[in-house]
Amino acid sequence: MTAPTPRWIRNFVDGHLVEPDERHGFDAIDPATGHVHARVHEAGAPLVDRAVTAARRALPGWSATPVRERTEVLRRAAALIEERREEFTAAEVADTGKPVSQARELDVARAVTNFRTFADLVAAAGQESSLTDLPDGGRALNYAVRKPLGVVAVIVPWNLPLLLLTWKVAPALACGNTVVVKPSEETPGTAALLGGVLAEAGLPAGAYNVVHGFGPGSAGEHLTTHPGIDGVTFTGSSATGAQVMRTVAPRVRPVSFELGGKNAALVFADADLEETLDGLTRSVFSNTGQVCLCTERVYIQREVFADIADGLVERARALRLGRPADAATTTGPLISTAHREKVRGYAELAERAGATVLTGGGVPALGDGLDGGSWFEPTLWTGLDHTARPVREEIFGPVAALLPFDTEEEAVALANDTAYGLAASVWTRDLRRGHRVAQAMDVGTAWVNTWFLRDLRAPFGGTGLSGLGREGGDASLHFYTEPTNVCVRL
Ligand code: NAD
Ligand code: 6OD
Repeated sequence: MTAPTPRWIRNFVDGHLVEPDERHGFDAIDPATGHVHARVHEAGAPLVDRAVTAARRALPGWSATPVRERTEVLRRAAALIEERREEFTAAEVADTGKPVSQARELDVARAVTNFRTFADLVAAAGQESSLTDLPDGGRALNYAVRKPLGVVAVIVPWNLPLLLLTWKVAPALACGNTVVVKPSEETPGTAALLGGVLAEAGLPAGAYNVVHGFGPGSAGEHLTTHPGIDGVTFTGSSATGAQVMRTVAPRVRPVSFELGGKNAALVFADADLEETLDGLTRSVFSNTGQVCLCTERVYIQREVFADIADGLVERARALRLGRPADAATTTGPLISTAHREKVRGYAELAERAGATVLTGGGVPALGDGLDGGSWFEPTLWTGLDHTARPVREEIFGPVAALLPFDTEEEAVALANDTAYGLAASVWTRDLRRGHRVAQAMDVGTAWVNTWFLRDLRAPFGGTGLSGLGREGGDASLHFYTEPTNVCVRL
């Protein structure tokens, strides 16, 4: 019997899917089962060059297209994603193994919102201007003309593939840029599908291109070293962000970085117990802990430590690991066995560092054809010192350390004692304390009595190892444009 012909995930260049070169392919693995679900065509330097050249060629036409027409293309793209919601959901699930409901309701739904929101924001945007009084009694008018940055390299990770991709592509295109996208090698499916949707929505050929592959020595490096790139927007690990920064430094190109986190939750004794437990459960275990904003350090005021720990354990044990299409499934696998081994390594480290494992801690035996997948149990630790590596380093899995504190000052100091600065959440009924503590957090986003509640007009990003710059609302419009200030003596 001959092996079935693999389904190829193709590059999208100059308005077309590129015929795959079978000598340059790698496997796309379904992390729920460990089975190969497709082959991916790895883009070499010549194909990346074709993509950048196409984007450069498309730039003058697209950037000169009136804003009204550009934003209509984005709105049509949003409507088409909605129409093809199940196809996008299936592609996201095949790459990530996440529950179908989550892919549909978070990832794909946010792609639609990303296109609509940035179409609205760009359509409504004005330009800065000021009148200047001059010493001789005259006046000058200053106004800024915002021009697209140019050809933008968009490099994204695997945890929320379509959400994070469209969070950057939508404002970039709305502002008149053209893009070359490098999705994660783990999750190439939805980026390629989006090419067809954008073409059907009326985006000119070359304005959106996708090149598949890895980082070093592959599409990622070919793209960031390409002289035709005018800026890089990157989401991924802090180490890769630093590498990308070094790569683009000689050409002094602007970068926007959304990087890793080691996010804290601060639970005060007066917090609403049920609301807090629900929020903490989401913030620790959503997407199997693979959201950059996930909580991995839970600081709990000593009086309620036992109640919170018990409640979290109960909720963690109620999570259901299983097939993505099963309606009862709440929690998917980790993205790959390599990542699972990293998470398992931290679990072993935690136990060697003296942790008490309240629940989880290992690889589950799920049966049902899932044992080749990259599963890990929802895991909670107590007894770790604040200085232990599992408390200090980003793990990016369904794990959290629970640590006690006595005073507000101590909680703030512990939460801020990290090289990262992405997000934090504060749980209290005392709103004055909520504001005070949230404002004291050295992070890009601090939530009070909630988590991952997003308004796309708000600035989003991180401090320290968690990133550079902000995107969202005006911050996106600023990153994806270059102002020319015109000064006119009146
Ligand atoms: P990663 O840094 O390994 O990879 C991210 C992307 O960069 C991938 O597409 C990868 O192929 C590419 N890449 C790798 N090396 C490269 C190089 N030298 N040049 C160019 N491109 C290169 O990250 P990951 O493992 O895919 O994602 C997980 C990380 O992303 C976690 O640290 C997580 O916190 C972070 N993240 C941050 C945010 C945020 O908004 N702050 C959002 C999601 C994920
Ligand atoms: O909600 C967003 O816009 C965003 N960038 C979320 C990032 C999640 C990290 O995994």
